[in-house]
Amino acid sequence: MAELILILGDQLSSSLSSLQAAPEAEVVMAELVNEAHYVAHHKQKIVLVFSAMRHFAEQLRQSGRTVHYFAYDDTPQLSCFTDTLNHMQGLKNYQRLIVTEPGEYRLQEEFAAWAGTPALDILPDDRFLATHQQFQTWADGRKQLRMEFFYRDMRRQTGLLMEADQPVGGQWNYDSDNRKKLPRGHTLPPRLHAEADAITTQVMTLVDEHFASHMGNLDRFAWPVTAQQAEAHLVHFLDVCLPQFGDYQDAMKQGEVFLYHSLIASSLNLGLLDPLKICQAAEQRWQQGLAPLNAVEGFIRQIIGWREFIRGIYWLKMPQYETSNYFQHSRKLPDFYYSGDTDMACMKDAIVATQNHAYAHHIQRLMITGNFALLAGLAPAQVNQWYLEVYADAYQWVQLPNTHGMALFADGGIVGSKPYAASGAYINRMSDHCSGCRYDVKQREGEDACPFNYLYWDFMMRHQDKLGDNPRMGMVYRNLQKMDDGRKSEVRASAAKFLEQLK
Ligand code: FAD
Ligand code: DLZ
Ligand code: SF4
Repeated sequence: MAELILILGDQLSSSLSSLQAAPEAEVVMAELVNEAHYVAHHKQKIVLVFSAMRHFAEQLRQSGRTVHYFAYDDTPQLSCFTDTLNHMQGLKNYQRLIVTEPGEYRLQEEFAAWAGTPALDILPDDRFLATHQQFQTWADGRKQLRMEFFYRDMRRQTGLLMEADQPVGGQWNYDSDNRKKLPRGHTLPPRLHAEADAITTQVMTLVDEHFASHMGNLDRFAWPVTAQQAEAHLVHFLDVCLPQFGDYQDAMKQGEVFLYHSLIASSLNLGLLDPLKICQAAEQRWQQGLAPLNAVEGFIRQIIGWREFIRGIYWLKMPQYETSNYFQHSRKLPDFYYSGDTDMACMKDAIVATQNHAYAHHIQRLMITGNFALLAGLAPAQVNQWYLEVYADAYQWVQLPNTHGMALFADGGIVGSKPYAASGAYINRMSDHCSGCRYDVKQREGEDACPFNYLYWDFMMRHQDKLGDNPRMGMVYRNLQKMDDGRKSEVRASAAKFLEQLK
């Protein structure tokens, strides 16, 4: 029986359910116009996906598979997955068409609408620890969905950092130990750089030619494009960075892009690494006394806790999720999110990192660019699109709940119990950005004051009706109550003036 497996660009795992289900089947992979253009992806993201796809196709061929591969600049140029299946059916009459379920809702819709013959056999994506059904069951009947409780179930399920049914060390979560600022003069470790081979170099030429207007540059491209490279990067992280990962997880430093972060999300989301194996390797470092518990627990929580929880929320709440807009924010995304042309040193640093590496670490995404978008009242749809475009690890299933929910609170409190809103004081505490900034973090209002300061209080005043009775915001609103009317007017005037000049 002639069988065909369609493999999507983020399904580059040899253990993929479709490959396992049909060991003799032919494979089709395609660099598609729609996938490359549904948002204006960062140049490095396109190079990463196309190069990793080409390497994976090569690997499958070497293992004996027949692979039909359509490059972006081939003829015919294929537009979408349906187009690809139709094209293949025109060449040969396959009796079985197989695909592992896609990671994005829009593609689930596209596959559900497949009306050709034979029917499309859509298999579960078992590269995650929790199935859709499992998350649904966990969520059923709960008033609030909180990552911490889901995470504990994942710890029990995987047995990671467990002693019988109790967490090792007696605590589930060591987050409070993970908030150190980087000491002055601290030397950060070197990072691995995956050299561009002939395939990657060829894709870079293609991207320079066809995607010249997209954000970013390719000079510093260093993302792993094969499972082997991803593994080498992971081992480097575990050996060199993991011991300090916990302490400096929330730290920021001017000009330092990676700090102690793992840089594995791009590989993990493409399927080049396996989440459980990563966590087991980290746990082993703790067992061998090579990394402290706060670091290893913090790292494992990100993967079996946050990553799985975020995916669960996406599939539980889509498609309504992305249309919610709790605060009714509508301001246009300022141009400087692309150009980096702003006097705010913290924002500039995060955006320049994004241009150069298609990367910014979590605290920059959440507490700098995300926090600004929240306080300035930027339109969630535009902010979501920006995050989906600019990061090498961005796919809607993981980007949307993080941006729309965690950073913007546009979901009204599904992902988080309160908005991650912060004034300049937080940024000053966790970074060295403010000492080199044109704005003064100590000033609260006026021309030279840090915009995060007055935008913070303006935000709290504008949304008192929605946030005032949130028990986790009690302290904030008690402080607001103590503010005299004169200062409130100054806050409003400073915010209005600043927001007016945003382009
Ligand atoms: P590390 O800091 O080393 O963390 C280890 C791993 O944990 C990550 O690789 C990732 O797989 C996982 N992880 C950590 N936090 C999260 C989280 N909140 N959600 C899901 N996984 C998590 N992550 C993406 O993979 N793709 C995105 O498009 C994305 N968009 C984001 C947008 C916003 C506004 C925010 C606040 C966060 C976003 N994240 C996203 C989560 C997180 O910021 C990135 O996973 C992380 O910065 C990637 O860098 P790293 O691999 O060095 O991660
Ligand atoms: C992100 C991406 C890009 C840029 N291009 C392609 C492509 O040409 N062909 C493909 O199969 N996949 C691509 N992808 C990844 C898909 O968009 C991804 O599979 C979905 O976003 C589902 O998560
Ligand atoms: Fe950012 Fe304000 Fe500090 Fe400038 S002063 S770096 S705008 S927090």
